[in-house]
Amino acid sequence: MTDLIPWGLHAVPAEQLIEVERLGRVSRVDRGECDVVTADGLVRVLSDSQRSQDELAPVTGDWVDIGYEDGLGDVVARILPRRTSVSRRDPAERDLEQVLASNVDMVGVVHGLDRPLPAGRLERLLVIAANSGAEPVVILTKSDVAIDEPIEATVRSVARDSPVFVTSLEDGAGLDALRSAVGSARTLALIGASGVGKSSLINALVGTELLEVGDVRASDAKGRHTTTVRELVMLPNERGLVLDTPGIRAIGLWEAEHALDLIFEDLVELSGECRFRDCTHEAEPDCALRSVVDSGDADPLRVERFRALAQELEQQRVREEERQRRSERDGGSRRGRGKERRR
Ligand SMILES: Nc1nc2c(ncn2[C@@H]2O[C@H](COP(=O)(O)OP(=O)(O)O)[C@@H](O)[C@H]2O)c(=O)[nH]1
Ligand SMILES: [Mg+2]
Ligand SMILES: [Zn+2]
Repeated sequence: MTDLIPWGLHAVPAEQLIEVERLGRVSRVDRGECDVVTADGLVRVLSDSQRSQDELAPVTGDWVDIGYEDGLGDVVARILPRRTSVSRRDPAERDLEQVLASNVDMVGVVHGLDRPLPAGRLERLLVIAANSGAEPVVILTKSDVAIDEPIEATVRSVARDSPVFVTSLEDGAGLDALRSAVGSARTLALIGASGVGKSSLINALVGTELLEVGDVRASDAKGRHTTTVRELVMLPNERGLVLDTPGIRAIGLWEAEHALDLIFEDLVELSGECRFRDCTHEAEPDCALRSVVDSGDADPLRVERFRALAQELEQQRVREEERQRRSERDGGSRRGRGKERRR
């Protein structure tokens, strides 16, 4: 018998479990199949992506009810409501959400100190982390090979109140702090570019070689794309769970207006003082953002990044509204209604 409590079961509301027959948590997703941790151990289950593209496409971290179908075997019958979900805009399709992981308690934005960190990239990743509903943290890896750039200063200015962990696998620095921050039955998901050290960090936290680690080509410091599946693993002594995601290059935001407020709180507040409520901060008179830039009281680049992100989200919202209107007019076909989810 596997005890599901250390796998985070306590966080699932009891009423959601009433009609569940075979409960489990998805620990790895492949094409059309996934691994599910159940009370009877690890089970390989069909996720039947063909028949039910949207609702039944599980992601790592999902709690699911496993059903049985003649001729097919074990299948994901239902995905329980996601308490938190890490998602971005699907890089392949402009108006679809792509969920990367679910039911996590903490999202670690990982960056390697061996490479420069554009503030805009960090901001986007932090917005994705904060938007998940979980606690955002920043993890700076490879401190043993840090380049001579004030990356930590950038991080502290962008990440504001989020905890920052600095790690090195060379001497194990930061690992204990990170382990205790995760805590038992809680899940930490790692997001970040390929090659920043996510898989190696998980291996080090767990203390065994579970995940494949990519070689870094010296020429461009980009890791090979070795992580093709998302995996949820338990830390030793049931001291929490860590979830790996494949390196993300494209970081489109998805319905993240609220999270934008968290990362750019000061600018959001300030834009309330613009003369027009729908100020785009470009050419309108009495724009509070332009005025702090003009007076030298704000970093013009940061204000510009905020403006661009806010505009991107606004355009997405308008397109989404249009799509909903269209689908209501067309009789509300199933596919067109609400936001679609896809793996
Ligand atoms: N020097 C050093 N190299 C590291 C450290 N952590 C990871 N690496 C290396 O960074 C490369 C990419 O690591 P990997 O875990 O595959 O990155 P991922 O793509 O984010 O999963 C590998 O060659 C690792 O050995 C560290 O703390 N110090
Ligand atoms: Mg990896
Ligand atoms: Zn304005």
